[in-house]
Amino acid sequence: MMRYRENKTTGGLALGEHAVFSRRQMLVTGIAATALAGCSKAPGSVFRTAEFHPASYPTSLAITEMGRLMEGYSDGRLSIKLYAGSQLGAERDTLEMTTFGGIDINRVSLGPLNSIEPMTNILGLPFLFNNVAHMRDAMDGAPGRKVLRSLEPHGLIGLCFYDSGARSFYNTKRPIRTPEDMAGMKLRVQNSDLYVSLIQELGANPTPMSLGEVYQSLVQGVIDGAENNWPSYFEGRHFEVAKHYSLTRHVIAPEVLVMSRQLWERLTASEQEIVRKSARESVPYMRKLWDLKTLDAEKTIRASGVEVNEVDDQQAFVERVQPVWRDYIETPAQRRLIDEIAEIGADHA
Ligand code: GTR
Repeated sequence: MMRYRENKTTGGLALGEHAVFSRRQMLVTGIAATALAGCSKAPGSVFRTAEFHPASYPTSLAITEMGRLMEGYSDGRLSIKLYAGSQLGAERDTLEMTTFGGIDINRVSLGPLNSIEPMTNILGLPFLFNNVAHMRDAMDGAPGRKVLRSLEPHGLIGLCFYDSGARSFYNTKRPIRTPEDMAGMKLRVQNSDLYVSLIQELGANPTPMSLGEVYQSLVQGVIDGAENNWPSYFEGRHFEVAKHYSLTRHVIAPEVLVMSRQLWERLTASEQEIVRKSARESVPYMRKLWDLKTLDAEKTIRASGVEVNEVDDQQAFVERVQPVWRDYIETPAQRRLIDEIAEIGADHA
C-alpha cells in the first residue's frame, strides 16, 4: 500500500497563476514539447498515459490491459507507456497537458473536467444515480456516448468510462448521521465548483485541493475530512487518520479515459478503431477489479477500527443539495441527458 504523493506545487493552482515549476511539471512540459515537435504518429507509437493512482490500482491495471489489447490488435505497432502514481502531476495539470497534446492518454475523474465541459457536471450531480449498476448502464448507453462526445471541442477524445464507486464522507471529528453533523466541518473537495457548492449546501466549509495533499492536511488539521470511495480512502491511507466514514453515497460519478485530440487526428481510421475497441474492452475487466478492490478496501478499513455508519435518513441529504441541481442544470442538452439517465434508472430502483 502506498500513500498518495503530495503535490503541493501543482495542487490548487488556478490557470494563469504564476508558479515555480516543479521537476515533475518540467518533465510534463518536456514531454509536451517532444509530442508537439512530432507532426505525425508513425507506426510503432507508444502512447504516454497519465494516471494518478499507483500501478496496482484498478484503473491503472485496466489501462495496462488496454495497452495489451492494442498491441495485439495492431501487431505490436500501438502500445501504452503508463506513468502511474501521479508521476506526471496532479490531475488538473495533466488534463490541461492532454488537451494540447503533451500527454497522449489520461485517466481523470469528472471533477477536473467540470470547468471545461458543463455536460460533465451532470454526471457529478449528487444522488443522480440510484446505484452503481445504474451508473454502469447509463455510461454503456446513449448518455455515456453523449458525454464522451461533448469533450471533443475541448481537444479531448472520450474513450470510455471507468468506475469510481460511491463517494462518502470521512472525517477526524464525529460520525455524520444528519446534514447538521457536518456544520462547520472543513472538508477537502476536488477543484470543481460543483463540488464546492455541494459541500456548502450541506453546511460544511469546502477546501479545494489535490488528492495528493489530503493525507498531510488531515494529519496537520488543515482539514477535518474529505469524501471519496472505499478504494481511494484506503489507498491514500486517509482511513488511518480520519476514523469516521459515513455512508452518504452522495456521488456515483464515473471516471473517464481521454485521448488527446491532436494525437487522435494523426491516427489512421483503423488505428482509431483499435484504440476505441481496446478501451471499450478494458471496461469489463476494470469493473471486475474495481468490485474486488472495493470489497477488499472495505474489509481492511472496517477491521482497522474505523467507525463506519449509515446515515439516519438519506432523503435529508438529498433535500439539502437541491440548490446544486438548480444551479448547475443550465441547458436543454443537460436536461435531456438527465431525463435519459432517469429513464435507465427505472430498471435500477
Ligand atoms: C478518486 C479518483 C481520482 C481523484 C480523486 C479525488 O476517486 O479516482 O482520480 O480524482 O478521487 O478525489 O481527487
